[in-house]
Amino acid sequence: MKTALVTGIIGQDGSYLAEHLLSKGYQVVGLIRRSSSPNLERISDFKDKISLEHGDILDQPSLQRVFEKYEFNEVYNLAAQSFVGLSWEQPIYTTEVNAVGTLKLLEVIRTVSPKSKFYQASTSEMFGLAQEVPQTEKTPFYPRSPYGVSKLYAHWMTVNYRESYNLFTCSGILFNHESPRRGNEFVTKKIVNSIKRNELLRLGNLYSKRDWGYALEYVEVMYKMLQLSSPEDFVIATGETHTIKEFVAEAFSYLNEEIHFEGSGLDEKGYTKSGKLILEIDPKMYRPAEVNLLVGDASKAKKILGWEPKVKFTQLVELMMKDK
Ligand code: NAP
Ligand code: G4F
Repeated sequence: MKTALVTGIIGQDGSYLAEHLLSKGYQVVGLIRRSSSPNLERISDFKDKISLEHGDILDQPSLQRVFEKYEFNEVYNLAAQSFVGLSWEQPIYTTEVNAVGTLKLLEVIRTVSPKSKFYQASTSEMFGLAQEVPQTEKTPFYPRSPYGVSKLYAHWMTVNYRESYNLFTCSGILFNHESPRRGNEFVTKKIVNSIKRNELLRLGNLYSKRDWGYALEYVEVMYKMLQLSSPEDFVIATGETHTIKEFVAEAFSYLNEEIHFEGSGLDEKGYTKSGKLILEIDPKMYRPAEVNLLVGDASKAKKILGWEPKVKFTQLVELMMKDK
């Protein structure tokens, strides 16, 4: 039986990945932080089938202890301060967790478990001010947030440990992926939650474009990447891009509501046909620097991993809106 470590197991991707690995017959070990009010909701259905170990990616001895207890065939590093907006408020913490935390984990693998295959959760945020459209594995990086910069450090360290120590370390450069398990602060979940609760939506920039896929399909790729005989990095995306405004309109269409927008910039507002105000702009949600356009080209993943997304924008909005 193979054994895998998943950091960030109680997050959106960690929970889906753990289920996927269980379905493949793995012993799954998850790293969790102590919390005064534990949030194991996303893994509640299968918690008894996995082993949870207390630890923190910032606390190298706790990582060391876990690696001394198990022999991991595969390590999936999903732990992160993953909210881009917060990274301007907590740039140092974001860097410590996302950049230095990843380095600590790589060091433990190098010294204690060099045979473990390692997956790093890299991100399309590293493309930031995108230098070409669509973005591929060869597109130059230009991160636009402390989050993007921290992830780029971890990305290059993952490359560097591969090249310096001949370790099996690789990164998936994943574009935005969503699901009913998405954290509440991310824009898709915020929109869906507000609509379902019949609350006024208060959003920031409506005009940035994102390539949104389905998290359940994206974790399958992480697993596929670690089944290769040699490590490679892959862009994972749908190839479709839409504005936040389009997401709002599509989500309301499931209530048979056609939304119209009036005004522009900070004065823009959204109304239903009957004139009910459903959206206004909250200037606090604007970011100091925005990533305006993300759209990925995942043809390398299709060719080498045989992976292609089935769920695209319309189906994604539908499944999030229909989730109870
Ligand atoms: P998420 O829901 O925010 O999950 C992140 C997880 O990391 C949480 O379980 C969190 O635990 C854990 N964590 C945070 N700090 C930690 C620390 N110091 N030590 C140990 N664990 C820690 O994020 P996600 O959407 O599943 O994303 C998974 C990974 O993929 C992240 O690295 C993210 O940056 C990256 N990524 C995500 C996307 C996307 O669109 N979802 C795209 C590209 C890359 P707590 O619950 O205790 O805070
Ligand atoms: O949903 P978001 O917060 O996701 P963002 O910033 O694209 O980051 C997510 O995807 C990355 C992959 O590209 C991951 F690496 C990262 O961990 C995370 O999962 O914001 C999407 C867009 C932004 O342009 C933002 O300015 O939506 C815009 N937006 C407008 N109003 C808003 C809001 N974002 C949030 N969170 N909340 C708003 O009210």
